[in-house]
Amino acid sequence: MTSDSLKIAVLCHTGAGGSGVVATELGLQIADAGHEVHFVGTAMPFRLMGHHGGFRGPYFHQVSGYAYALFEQPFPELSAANTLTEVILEHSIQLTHAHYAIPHATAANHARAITCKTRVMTTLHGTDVTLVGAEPTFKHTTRHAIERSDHVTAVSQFLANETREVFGVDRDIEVIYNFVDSDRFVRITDPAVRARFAHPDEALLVHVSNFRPVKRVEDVVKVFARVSSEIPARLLMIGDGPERPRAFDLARELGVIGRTAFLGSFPDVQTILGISDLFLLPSSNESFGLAALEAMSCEVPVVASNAGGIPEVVEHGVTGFMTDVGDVDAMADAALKILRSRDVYQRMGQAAREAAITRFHPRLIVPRYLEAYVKTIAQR
Ligand code: GMT
Repeated sequence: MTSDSLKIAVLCHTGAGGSGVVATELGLQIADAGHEVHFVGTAMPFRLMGHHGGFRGPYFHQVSGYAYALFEQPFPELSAANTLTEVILEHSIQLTHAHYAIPHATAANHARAITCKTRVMTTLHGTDVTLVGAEPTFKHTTRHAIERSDHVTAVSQFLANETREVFGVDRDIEVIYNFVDSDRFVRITDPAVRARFAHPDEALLVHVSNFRPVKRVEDVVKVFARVSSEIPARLLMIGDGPERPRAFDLARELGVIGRTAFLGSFPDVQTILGISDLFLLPSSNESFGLAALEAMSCEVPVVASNAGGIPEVVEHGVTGFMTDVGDVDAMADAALKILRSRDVYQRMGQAAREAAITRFHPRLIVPRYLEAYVKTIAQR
């Protein structure tokens, strides 16, 4: 580390969700660029395992929990603010990057008020604005956290616009797209790897999510049932969440359970994306769709709903197809159009990778965050 190196704390959700993945991938890139990065979370972030520690970091600080009989609920915002305060004071943190407004932007603003020592930059990821944050339970605190952050970014133009509309805030929100490491997310050409999941004549469809209602995972199964009634195919479902049992039951009901594998949640999704032929993302809303971008980097075309920020990532007719939310037949038609023609499949797969490299590469996106850090730290 040099005298110019920044001291950054990163506060994020630590499970398999996209916001924690972006926070971790970004923190690792920032640390690689020679800056001091301290992750703060209730557990080791999902994709940080194996990458933290050592003299040069990045470092991880666990938010301490406290249970007391009087408390009917835990206080995640208070415990996160408390641990963050310790990290800010101990390591002279110049800027706290809060990923996801709830409760992290609030906790970061709280720690800034206690220490008078750090700037707060908040990155909005999607459901913190479109779903949870808009709930009456959180609306005032989320608006306050967004208004009081020193700098705010959103992962798509859609999300920036939505934030202004939902919360009636009138402040600058910088749009910085998510990125994908195209050296890691690549096509895997070894036939032996693919042979573990599909026969050579079968198309391999894939879905990655946290299986929340917004992901419409039952549509994934319905689309697959149509596709596999017309061509030999298999479906890989990666992730876990409340809708998984319904998706499982539906796969059984539609007679495709033998060709569907529920693989659960794991960090190195590139090992599956790299052998897949088509990514399905039928969400009712999606601020960006990071999982789709990671698939694109692996030369996998995407069939998605035309919702939220997805059109900023997927180019209709070029890197995949978009249809109306819930239009399972149109999605199945689009999937078959890609999978039935080697030519269409290859053209779209290559265009998808090209888009990942030319529009969403870390070398384009990470400097934008670094510039925002420097400007925010210099603010008066
Ligand atoms: O998709 C989720 O429900 C998880 C959520 C999160 O914050 O962990 O993902 C959101 O953030 C991702 C990273 O920026 C985006 O790629 C996802 O589109 C966004 N999800 C939604 O808007 C539903």
